[in-house]
Amino acid sequence: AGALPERFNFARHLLDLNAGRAGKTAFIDDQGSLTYGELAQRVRRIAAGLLAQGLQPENRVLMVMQDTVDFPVAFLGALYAGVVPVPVNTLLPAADYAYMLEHSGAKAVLVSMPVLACVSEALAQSEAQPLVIVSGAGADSQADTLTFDSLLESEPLATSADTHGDAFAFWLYSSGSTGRPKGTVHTHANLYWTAELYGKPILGIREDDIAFSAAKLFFAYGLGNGLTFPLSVGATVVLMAERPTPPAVFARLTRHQPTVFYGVPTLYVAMLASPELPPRDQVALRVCASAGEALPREVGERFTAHFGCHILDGLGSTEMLHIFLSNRLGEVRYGSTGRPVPGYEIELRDDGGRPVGAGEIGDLYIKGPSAAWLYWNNREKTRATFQGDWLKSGDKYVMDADGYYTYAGRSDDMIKVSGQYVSPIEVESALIEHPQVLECAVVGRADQTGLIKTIAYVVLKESRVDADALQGELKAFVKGRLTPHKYPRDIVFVDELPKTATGKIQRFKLRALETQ
Ligand code: 3SK
Repeated sequence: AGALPERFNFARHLLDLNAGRAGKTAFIDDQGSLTYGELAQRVRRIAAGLLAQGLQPENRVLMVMQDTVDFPVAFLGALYAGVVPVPVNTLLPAADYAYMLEHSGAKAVLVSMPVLACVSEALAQSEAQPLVIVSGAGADSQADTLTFDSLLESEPLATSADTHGDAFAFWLYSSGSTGRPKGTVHTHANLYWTAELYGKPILGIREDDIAFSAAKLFFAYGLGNGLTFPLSVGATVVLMAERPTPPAVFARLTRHQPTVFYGVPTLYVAMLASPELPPRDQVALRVCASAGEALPREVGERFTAHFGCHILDGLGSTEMLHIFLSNRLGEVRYGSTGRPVPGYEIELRDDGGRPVGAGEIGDLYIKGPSAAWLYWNNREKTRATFQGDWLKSGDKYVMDADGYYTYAGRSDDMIKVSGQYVSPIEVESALIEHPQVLECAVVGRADQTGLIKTIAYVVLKESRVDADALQGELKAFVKGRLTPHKYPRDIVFVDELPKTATGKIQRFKLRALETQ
């Protein structure tokens, strides 16, 4: 990877890089497709449109957008103008959007039509008064909003904002064990480094690839998979707005013949269990990636036996922007997360901060050029995570004598389910609002395939005989209050919870019960 010039704008970099591919398809979504030439035009038009609407460089713009061609146009358009895009999960409850609107101070919000009702509810709850710009069919029938298409009528912006490579370029929200999601601030250069260090050399993505990510673009994992990496080599991307169920994924694998596919372990398990799993000769897979949680060995082996293609299991984080520890083609060891990606350094440390030896479990620290700057307006959590050149990941790992790393759990109480963090405290706070619940504790439990699911231990105010009915009621209760993936998959009624002398719940004791 070459050195970067001091002034560097990642959107401009991608447009320059692909200037000779104007006629090649860059994106295919459920409605149509966009060539590289059209992409460049639209990026410059949206950049001009945002500025014409009064946005200024460094202003934030919240993006609550599904995976359609408008997403990359909006994200790159904002970067091109020096405006800071903040893509967020499209499945959040209105209260979370209200928080993010206020916390980010976004001057505008870009919304896909299917999520407009929820964002409108958030706006009604909040003091924030951003400009609302709506993308998708039906956007022109909304009162008090602008359409994405009307911004696309602007004259293309001739030159990009003259940003520094280290300038605040975009944010991603990352969840924590306590409190609110943290606004993780990334630079233009960080995007470049993820492609140079992981996308090109490890994944081996190249110009003739067709890439398809089940993980959405608003996740750090999806953003690299479906935008940064393919556009850094002039490849083609398949985008899908709907939920990544096995049938939806199979339809894209067979219809568009992607050569690079990115999933998460729960999806690979569901795909392999599906009666609709397509045979090997109906797909064109060359390489797959997995992240989000450790890929069980057996799942990798069964996938390769079926499709004849390897899954590269890796570990990344929102703070590092993408994968820094990974398996490589030709050297895959299922059950392990592989070895450090060259360009990143990894250390495992004990509780006193000293490096541990091979075979010993330690806290994972990473050093590398794609690390975020900070968490916006959160000095305490910034300091706890970004420690000089090193970043504390919050994961525990063990390295073997060959230098391969294997996951050993989280350092805190956070649970990773389907690649997304679940804070036990958030789920417990939702459960405790139920009139029958006295107290509760939430932990992770491995199911029969080795994947982690949330389980809630609940003490009731009064015992009930119809435990099954109450289980269902409590699950639905949480689903109605939080993002769907956070609801507990199992509920165990107990008489009391293990606690310290000062009354703190000892989740580690419940976790130990789970492994007995
Ligand atoms: O979950 C991961 O391992 C991951 C990978 C790439 C980017 C972001 C994340 C959280």
